[in-house]
Order: sequence, then C-alpha cells, then structure tokens
Amino acid sequence: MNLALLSLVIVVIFEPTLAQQFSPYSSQLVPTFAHVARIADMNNDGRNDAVVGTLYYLFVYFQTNDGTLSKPKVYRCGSVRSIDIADFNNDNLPDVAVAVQTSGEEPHEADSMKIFFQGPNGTLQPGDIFYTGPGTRHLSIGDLNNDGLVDIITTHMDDNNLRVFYQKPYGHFDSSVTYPSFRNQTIQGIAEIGDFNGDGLNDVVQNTSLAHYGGGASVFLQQPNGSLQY
Ligand SMILES: [Ca+2]
Ligand SMILES: [Ca+2]
Ligand SMILES: [Ca+2]
Ligand SMILES: [Ca+2]
Repeated sequence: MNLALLSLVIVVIFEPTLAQQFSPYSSQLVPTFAHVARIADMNNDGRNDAVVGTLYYLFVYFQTNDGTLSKPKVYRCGSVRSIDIADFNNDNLPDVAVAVQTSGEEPHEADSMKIFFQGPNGTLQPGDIFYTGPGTRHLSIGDLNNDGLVDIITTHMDDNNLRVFYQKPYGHFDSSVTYPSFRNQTIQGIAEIGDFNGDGLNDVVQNTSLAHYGGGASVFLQQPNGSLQY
C-alpha cells in the first residue's frame, strides 16, 4: 500500500445558528483510498459517528465527548463502493450494508452486498454476503414491498439490471430479484428509493445512459403486489 497516497476525510460539524454559520472542521487521514462515507450512531451513545468505505477496508470512527473522532475500528471488506445504514435485525441498533466491487485477496466477495450487524460496544459482526452483479457500483435501502422491512437495491456498471434484495425477518435477505433497465439502458451507477408518484408505495429512480440519446433518469414504479414496473 502506498502510504503517500492518503485519502482525506473531512468531517464538518454543523451548529445551526441564526446566522447558519459552520463551525471549524476537523479532519482524519485514512490510510487508503476513501470512496464513500455515511453518518450514524454506531455505538448507541447518542452521538453520530462516521463510517468510511475505502479500497479493501471499512473504517468506523466514533465521535468522542468533545466532538472529535476516535481512532477507527477497521474491518477488511474488499473495495467498498457504497454504504447505507439501517437497523436490519430490529434490535434498535443501526447496522451497515456495503456494496463491494472487487475484493483483492478475497475474490469470493467480489461484486457482492454484505451486511454488518452492530454488536456490543459498536463492534460490527459480519452477516450474510450475496452476489450482486458485474461492476457493483451502488446500494440504496428502502421498503420496496410495503411489508415494513427495509430492502436493498444494487446497481452495476457492467450490466443493465437493477437488483432488489427483499428482506426477510431479522436481517436476512432473499436472493435478488432482477429488473432490466428501461430499453436496456446502461445504468450509470446510482439508484435511489422514494415515493415518486404519491401513492404511498416506494419506487426506484436510476440514472441511465441510452446509446444515441444521451443520459437520463428512469423510474420504476412499485405496483400493489410489490413488483416494479416502468
Ligand atoms: Ca456514537
Ligand atoms: Ca441492528
Ligand atoms: Ca420490504
Ligand atoms: Ca410510489
């Protein structure tokens, strides 16, 4: 690892005042390429912490009493391209879902979706690993079949399919259901979940590229039976 190639994580502490000014920031150096970061309370102490996905590692920096960040807990994790956080096993502790594109010394984990459950004292316990698709790029969470359980979607740079992992109780997931993109457009990496037609059912929007027509966004609308359609 070339330690000269350090990635910089900047944590901005925002104190909403009438003037809406930002406090001075503090920074942490991460000894590998940082790809993505999320904020959540990862040790149940009421203070938000930082979860950083990098090339081959997941770092968890806990917020200390004075608002600075602790030395990180480090988990080997392949090349983390995307992170989302939710309580997947219903114990009121946030858990972490990561999308891994390649995995170096652990090729069986390449192009996968992994769950880490929060354990005692904020440690992360590896859960299930699922194959996603070639060139795994992005992951988002939301309830896509209206059963109250958070589901996970993944996108991939090297195929044109959206994959949905529906959650079963207690943080387990079924194998993915695949939805081809509209007109077989290349999915450019990002997809998000939300209700885009006001019917109370979550839908999916993805950014895509169509040969000769340029890029755009397409929306999968959730049907009453939980399936997705354009
Ligand atoms: Ca915390
Ligand atoms: Ca949990
Ligand atoms: Ca669900
Ligand atoms: Ca909807």
